[in-house]
Amino acid sequence: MQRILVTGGAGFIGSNFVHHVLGRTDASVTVLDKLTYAASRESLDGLPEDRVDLVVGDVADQPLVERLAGEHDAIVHFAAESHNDNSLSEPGPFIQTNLVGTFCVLEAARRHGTRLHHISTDEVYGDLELDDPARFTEATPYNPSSPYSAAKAGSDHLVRAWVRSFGVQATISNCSNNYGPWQHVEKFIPRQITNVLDGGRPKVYGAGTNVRDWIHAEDHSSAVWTILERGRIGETYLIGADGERNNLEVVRMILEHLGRDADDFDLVTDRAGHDLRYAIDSSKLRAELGWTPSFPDFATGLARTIEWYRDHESWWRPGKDATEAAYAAKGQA
Ligand code: NAD
Ligand code: TDX
Repeated sequence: MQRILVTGGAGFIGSNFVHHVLGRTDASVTVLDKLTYAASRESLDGLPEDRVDLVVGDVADQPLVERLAGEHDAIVHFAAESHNDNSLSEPGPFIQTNLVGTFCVLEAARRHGTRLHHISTDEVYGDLELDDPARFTEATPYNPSSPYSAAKAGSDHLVRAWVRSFGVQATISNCSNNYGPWQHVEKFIPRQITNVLDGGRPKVYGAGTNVRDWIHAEDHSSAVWTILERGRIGETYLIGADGERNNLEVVRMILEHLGRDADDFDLVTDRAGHDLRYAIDSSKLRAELGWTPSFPDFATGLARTIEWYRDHESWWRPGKDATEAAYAAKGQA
């Protein structure tokens, strides 16, 4: 696999993946990205110019995606509308990009026989009760809650249908919540870090007891590369790093790291349909493909991420006010 097409490669996880691939292999990468509000050209700075190309375009542009698929050995499909809160206020773009966009990618892979890896989320499984010891596995039934997760669930079903009906050479991964550099300030961890850096208070939905299973984006990238290289066609792999924390624990860690009182946060209006708990059992990926995460623990990864945001204010500052204004309009500020 020498020529890799990365859709959504100017977004948070996609750009981390591009850095990962170019830093560890001699492959070349084409990023196909629409450069929505969530994208950042700067996230691709510092890469070897002769091995990376950016095509600004839409994954739902069938002729464009078909042409690009014919010029590459593999497609890694990250492009998506990714924020649950946005899917509740305006679901249309989630249907268009996450479903129609994935359909276009599948048709292009089918036409050219291109290897495809589809990036998905643990949210397709719905949520677990807070006191349920179970974790999601590849056998957990789909039960998505939000327009975002329902559209991602639909995209996974399309991939499986194209594998079975048309022999498309695809794999799927469903990963837990990512954190790390270049994540948009609308998301939980960057929002709270930047609120505190601004002298403000973290904004926690509901009672703050909801649990997420955190993984560093670098570990997500290494898992995706492992699956692309050694995963079995037609298989799904869950990706997770045993990082369960409730939201209150996370904001307290951020506040303490930045020298503030651990109770210096606000509880705000809850998210509609807010999933209670996600938890990933990644035994299949670890046992079958030998993958392990490289970040020793969430506390270390979070501390590095806080420092990254402290050092990159010029990157996040331009989007911060508009993001907070949108939250204020929904009573979540
Ligand atoms: P993001 O919002 O940071 O980035 C998405 C990227 O896709 C942006 O660069 C955007 O410009 C691009 N994009 C959006 N619509 C497009 C279109 N129509 N055509 C071309 N490009 C388009 O998202 P992210 O958090 O990096 O998530 C990337 C992928 O990983 C998504 O598929 C998401 O469902 C999945 N995922 C995310 C997480 C997480 O915690 N963030 C966890 C599991 C899975
Ligand atoms: O201000 C906030 N306060 C708050 O309490 C925000 C933005 C979020 N939250 C809560 C909601 C969730 O319980 O924090 C948790 C994490 O929220 P998000 O960062 O919005 O992530 P989540 O909804 O869990 O979805 C994320 O993980 C799975 C990604 O955005 C998805 O793309 C991915 O599929």
